Amino acid sequence: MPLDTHTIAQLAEHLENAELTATAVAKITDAHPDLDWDDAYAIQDEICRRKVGRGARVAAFKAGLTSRAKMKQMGVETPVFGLIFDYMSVADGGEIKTAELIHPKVEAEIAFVLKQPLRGPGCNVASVLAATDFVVPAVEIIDSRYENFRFDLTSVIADNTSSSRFVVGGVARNVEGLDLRTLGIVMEKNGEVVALAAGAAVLGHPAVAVAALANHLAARGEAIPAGALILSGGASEAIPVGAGDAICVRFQDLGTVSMRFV
Ligand code: 0L1
Ligand code: MG
Repeated sequence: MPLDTHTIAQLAEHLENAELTATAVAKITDAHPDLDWDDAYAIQDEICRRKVGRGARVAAFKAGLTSRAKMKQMGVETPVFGLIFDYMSVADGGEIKTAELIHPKVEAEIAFVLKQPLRGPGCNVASVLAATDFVVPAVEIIDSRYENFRFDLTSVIADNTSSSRFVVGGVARNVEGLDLRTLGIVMEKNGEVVALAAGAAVLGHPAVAVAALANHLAARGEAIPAGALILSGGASEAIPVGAGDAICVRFQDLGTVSMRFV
């Protein structure tokens, strides 16, 4: 962990200001090439502390970069984890103001809600399904604070994994009787199909992403609490959106999630 606490606090302020003023900045590893994984999560933690200190509430946990399509799109090989806050929540069918964002993209995701805490290490698909109350369909709107979405893994972790907005819709379903691997997903932008996926695109089974999050938190002495909402990661590549775009994502067995960008 080569960064001192003062630099971590400075970088957290810099990246959070970029989010709150919708201003793109250079990736932080340009100035801090030695930034490591622990530094990156320390900066993310500091951003989260700043938000909670101002009264924001954690609304969801997220796993990102969990599909091969997404990893290929961003040129990375490893999932990342972040937090989503209450002010980022948008109602199903609602409007998202692009003036508040830099260069948003949308991702179709299967979200899990837990009925009991999930504590790693050693979590797997079975432990996640046993702890799951229900799944719901979701769309994450990501908005990297980095110019042209150009980043490396540590920069993106520090930037709270591009968390920006999210929409939950459709219907809540118990996982019994659902095959989350073969569950089909169709994303439409302005009525045109722009992405197709199945749940298995997320690490073979979206519950693997939730298990990976629990195991990641365990290494920090933390667990996913009961009642938590977890976005398991985009099943396809992320689709850029701008003012005037309407997105509708159809999830087999789970209904639709839609939003308009204004
Ligand atoms: O949720 C995600 O998969 C995004 C993680 C951060 C990478 C990006 O901004 O594309
Ligand atoms: Mg995502």
